[in-house]
Order: sequence, then C-alpha cells, then structure tokens
Amino acid sequence: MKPFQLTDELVVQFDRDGYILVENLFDKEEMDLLLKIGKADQEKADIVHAAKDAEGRESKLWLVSDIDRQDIYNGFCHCRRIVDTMERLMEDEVYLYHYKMMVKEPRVGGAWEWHQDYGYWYHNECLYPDMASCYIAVDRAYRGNGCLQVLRGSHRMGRIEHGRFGTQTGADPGRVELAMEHLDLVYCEMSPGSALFFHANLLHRSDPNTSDDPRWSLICCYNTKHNPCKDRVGHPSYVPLEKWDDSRIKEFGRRQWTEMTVPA
Ligand SMILES: O=C(O)CCC(=O)C(=O)O
Repeated sequence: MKPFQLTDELVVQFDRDGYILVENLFDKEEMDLLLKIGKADQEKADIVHAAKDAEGRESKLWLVSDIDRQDIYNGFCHCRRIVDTMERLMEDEVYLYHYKMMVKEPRVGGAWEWHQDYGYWYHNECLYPDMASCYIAVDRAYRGNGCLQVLRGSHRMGRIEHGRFGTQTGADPGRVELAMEHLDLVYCEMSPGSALFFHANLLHRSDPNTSDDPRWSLICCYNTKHNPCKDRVGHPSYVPLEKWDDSRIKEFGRRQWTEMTVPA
C-alpha cells in the first residue's frame, strides 16, 4: 500500500471543510486485528456504556484514555499516520484526549444527534476549539448502517449551544436548521481502514442502524498542546504523547490476540 502523504491541498481542504477523508489509511490486517480484538475484549465489554437516542434506541460505546498500554488501540492512537497528520492539520503538537469504540449493532443501533465535539468539551474548560478527531471505519460504514454525516464547513460557525435529547447532548436545533439551509450535508461512506480527520466544531450526526450489518468505528480524539483543559478522567489536560512507528499496530495487535486466545 502506498504510504499516505498529507498534501498542502488536503490541509487547505481541512481548513475549508472541517474534515478530510483518507481512503485506506490502514490495511486489512490492521483492521482485521482491531475488529477481532475489539469483539473479544472482555475488559472493554465490562465498561461498555449505552447511549439512548431520542427514540430510545441504544448505541454502545466505550471510552478510554490509558495512553501507556502497549495494545492495539494505543497502536492506532500513537501511530505517526494519525499523529503527524493531526499535528500538521492543527498546527501544533497534539496529545491524546481519549479514544472510543462506537458500536451500532445491526437493526438496533441508535442515532447520534447533531453536535459538535467541542459542544461537550467546552464544559471541560477547554479554552479553544483547537481539537480534532480521527474516525476510523472498522466495519464498512454506509447510509444503511448509520454512517457519519457532516455539515461541510460548519466548523467555521463557532461553538453552538448544546442541550439534552434522550440521554444524548445535541446542538441547538434552530441553529442546525439554519446551517442546513446553507451548508452541504455529506454522508461519509467509508470502507474498513478509511479515516476521517475532523475538527471539533464540525457538526456531525448519524442515523440508526437499520441494516443487518454492524457498524464499529474507532475514534481517536486529540487536543493541542496550547489549549488548556481541566484535568478529568477520560478528558485529561496535557500529557506528552509519544509517537510510535506505524508497525506497532500489527506488532501489538498480533501479541494481544495471542495473549487473548492462547491459554497461558
Ligand atoms: O459514531 C457515530 O455515529 C457518532 C459518534 C460521534 O458523533 C461522536 O463520538 O462524537
């Protein structure tokens, strides 16, 4: 696979649209390892949290910020393919804010309301919206299983008020309606291993999963070094992030899978 190069054109695109979609950033073995480890991971199953949408349908997720573990999840979060890209897009050193696995089970997985990530993170006393995430498609994500939707360029609207809908917090519907009159709605259909880098003020949502296919995705979230934030569990203030060679994803993944499946 040809290594990914972040071009000046993509940087301009990120500044203009609030996101860039990189096809096949990760290869099949990396994604197969992540999916089978994620599905077999009892420790993560124990901390899974269900978020209900306005109709009461549940999406599952687990959120972690254990940056020191040499496991496959950290292999992704620390890898140069993501971190170097983030640093160039955000024009500063970045550190890991947390990572999370988002699981929409076939037929039952719920929707996510329109929101900006900074709509939540603002309340952690993050001073600036200078934060971003890398959303990695673990399964194929398409309209039927509730792929991510974004409003192109909405990161330039600034922070929007957020309120409660079901057990989720979403952006002010009046403001979202206004944005929808003027901005393009983009369905981010993605093959496994593709990645969406998106700004923390980009409005995004997703539909429920009405298909027979699961929709798993790993989201690695980063803050910039210059952005002070309250130190909270799962939402830490600055801790330098070591960059790891991309090969560590497979190295840690293969080892973790062996440890999970081969009796000691
Ligand atoms: O997984 C999804 O569809 C949406 C996730 C999301 O919006 C988030 O974690 O901020």
